[in-house]
Amino acid sequence: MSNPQLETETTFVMLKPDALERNLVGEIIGRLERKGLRLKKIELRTVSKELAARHYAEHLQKPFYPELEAYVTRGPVLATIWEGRKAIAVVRGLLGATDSTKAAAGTIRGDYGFDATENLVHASDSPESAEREIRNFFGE
Ligand code: FUP
Repeated sequence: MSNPQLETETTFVMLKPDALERNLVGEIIGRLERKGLRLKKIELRTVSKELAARHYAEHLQKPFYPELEAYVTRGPVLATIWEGRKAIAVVRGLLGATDSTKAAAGTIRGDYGFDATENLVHASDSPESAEREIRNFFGE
């Protein structure tokens, strides 16, 4: 049988400016809590252009980067750390597909998102990304 303790992961989740503008903070955080994930840290932050470039380093050269940069820097975000069983895959499942127009109903993006760029939430896709993103945002 699997050992839940061995499967406990830490993940970084960022509620992006549209989530705050649309008053969806409680809804999004509530879904993660109700799933059984535990909130470890939460901070209201403004993302500078430097932090955006570090966070989205893999996309810097992509044609959509200027739009992505303008989006994540336009207003406050909530930087959060969560812990739980298989937290990385579980949170990605709750979010749904990156492109909100393709995200299944019942997921956060499927229920509230309209757009490929403005997709409400970011969540780490691997333990290595989680570590790097937590370092970027919290210096830990
Ligand atoms: P995700 O891992 O779900 O955050 O998605 P990606 O790393 O592939 O993309 C990061 C962000 O870039 C997305 F949240 C939205 C944005 N993006 C676009 O704006 N256009 C694209 O074609 C792909 C991604």
